[in-house]
Amino acid sequence: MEKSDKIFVAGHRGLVGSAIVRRLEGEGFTNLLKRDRAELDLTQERPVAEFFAMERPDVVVLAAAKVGGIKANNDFPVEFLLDNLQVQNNVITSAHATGVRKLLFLGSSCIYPKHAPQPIPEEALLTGPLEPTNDAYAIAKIAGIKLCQAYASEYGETYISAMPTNLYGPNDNFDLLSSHVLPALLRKAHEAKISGASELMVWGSGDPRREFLHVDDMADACVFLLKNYDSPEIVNVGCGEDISIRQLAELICDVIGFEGELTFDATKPDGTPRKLLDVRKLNGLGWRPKIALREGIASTYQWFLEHELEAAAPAR
Ligand code: GFB
Repeated sequence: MEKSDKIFVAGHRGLVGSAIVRRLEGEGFTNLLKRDRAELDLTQERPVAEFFAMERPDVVVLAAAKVGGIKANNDFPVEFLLDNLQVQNNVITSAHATGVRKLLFLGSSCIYPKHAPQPIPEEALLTGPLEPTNDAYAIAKIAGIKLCQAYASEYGETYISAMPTNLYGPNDNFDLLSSHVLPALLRKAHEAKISGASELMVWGSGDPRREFLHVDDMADACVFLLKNYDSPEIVNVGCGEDISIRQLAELICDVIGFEGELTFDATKPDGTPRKLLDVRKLNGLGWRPKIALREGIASTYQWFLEHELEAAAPAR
């Protein structure tokens, strides 16, 4: 990639897109294209085609997606399936129509079967049934992978796909109903601490295991792949270690300084029992993460205090 390349980061305000923009700008890429939703609705075919025809980006990072935690995925399967299919179809077909040189599609670890072997190798894709709480999102992401691979085999396009594990960091969604577990517990622990509560409610049994990667490491991996990887075969991106949700809650409480009890709400779903990615392929290419979980939670908490405090103040 050249520093002058015109790079369209679709979804530049989101958790991943904003981290990729920080990373690229920090490295001296000066020609980034960004459009927020009001300027360009990626679910609409025609405006997307016109935008590409006019701007003709060299490189595209497809980080725009409808995302959410276990409850949002479970409650809104239509939106998770349809919005994601529309966005990725529009962006990928327009990239092809206008000669984009390289495209990075971002998937998710939930594309793998519910009972995939652990750690999950890339080859586990489509070898078994999906986890029902997020199968709509997973099917959309699998369709995106397949579309990129189809463009590669039929037209020789360099469209690559990365499968991140559970991500967290600045610009995450801290809304308790729609967020992922880490920002939700971070906010709950903060509110419990400042209100002097004696308990913090964790959804589910606390037994599921998840792998967490700081989004700055994810952005680093994306830029690494843009520079060093051209194959249509998918690549997992993770840190290689997982912890239980109970352990995560304990760690977050420790970092934030909430000393009350954890309680578990068994009416909420556990989802996939375990989701640890096999990252030997990415490690073999020469990439490793740098941010330890405790350190990442502490810096994300600082960001939360500086940017989300108003939203986090308990209702009075
Ligand atoms: O992060 P999360 O919402 O999604 O939940 P998934 C992970 C685990 O944390 C589940 C538990 O077992 C939740 O029940 N959990 C405990 C909580 N307390 C909370 C809480 O306060 N909020 C939330 N949200 N969870 C998502 C998929 O699955 O992973 C997406 O739905 C995507 O499609 C994403 O793939 C990476 O890890 O289960």
